[in-house]
Amino acid sequence: MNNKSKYTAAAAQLGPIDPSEPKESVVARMLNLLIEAKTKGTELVVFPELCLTTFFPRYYITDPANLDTYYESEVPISLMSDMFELVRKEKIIISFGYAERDNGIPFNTSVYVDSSGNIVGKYRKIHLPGHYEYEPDRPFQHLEKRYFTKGNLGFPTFDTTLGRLGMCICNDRRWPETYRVLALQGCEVVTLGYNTPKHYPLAPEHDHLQEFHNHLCMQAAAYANGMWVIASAKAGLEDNCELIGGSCIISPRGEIVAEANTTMDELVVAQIDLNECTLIRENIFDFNFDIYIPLYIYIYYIFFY
Ligand code: CDT
Repeated sequence: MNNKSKYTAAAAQLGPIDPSEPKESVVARMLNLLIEAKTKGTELVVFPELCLTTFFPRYYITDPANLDTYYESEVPISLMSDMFELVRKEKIIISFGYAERDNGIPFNTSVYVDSSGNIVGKYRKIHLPGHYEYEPDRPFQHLEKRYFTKGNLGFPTFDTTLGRLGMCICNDRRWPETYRVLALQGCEVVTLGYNTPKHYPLAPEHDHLQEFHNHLCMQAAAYANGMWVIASAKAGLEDNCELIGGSCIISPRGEIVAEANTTMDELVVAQIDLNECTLIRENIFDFNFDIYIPLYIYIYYIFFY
């Protein structure tokens, strides 16, 4: 693989998607961001989690036909053909999230599409937050546990022309082991999308810290693992539910090098330099496999036996 160590990347933040907005309209908005990305010479563009529709786990949906409308049995290539064409022509890699049904099994999924126009990477969300049953006391639901099955692909990495990439999705970003599992496989850039309500009904005391916690976990992980993190929000007031913005690109130094200014559709652009991963990994956190792999096996052993 002919790796580029320096290139331009973007988090393509989306503003709110109303439940009545057709997927075609959302994809048109995504295409606009991709065209802007192209004019800025961007080679890697990251769209949010479940980005083709409103964040439907907010609703308790009892009509199966209605629920069906949120899922794709395969990547909606025809719906996104103009985007895929641009990706092919301009040699861009994109990532986006959608609700997948694979032989009837539902997953919260993210994919990479590269300049071949093919799906070259897939990840299915492992840390599914929220609850299974309708909870009438909540101002809105968070039924990811009901609507999705835990991901069954692990945390894979993908060798691309833009380095070794890996994905996680929203709640995964809060768990340090997500990044460490990716980093131990040599991942250099983690891409992720999120839908994070400002209000968390179970711990409203933390509402004012949502933006801080969003950046805290990703900045700490970028530094501790010597990786770039590109994080793309679905943001703004979506059907009366406020979603935080803060889409950003974080360097392996743990610094936010670019951040969204709005909670609308917005492209957040920065220069990626993969050499910065090496700087951290060789000088600060040297993943010395001789030490750490046996250590992890030991911890696993004392924990489970
Ligand atoms: N989509 C998603 O995973 N959102 C969660 C919300 C908080 S848990 C109910 C998150 O971690 O941002």
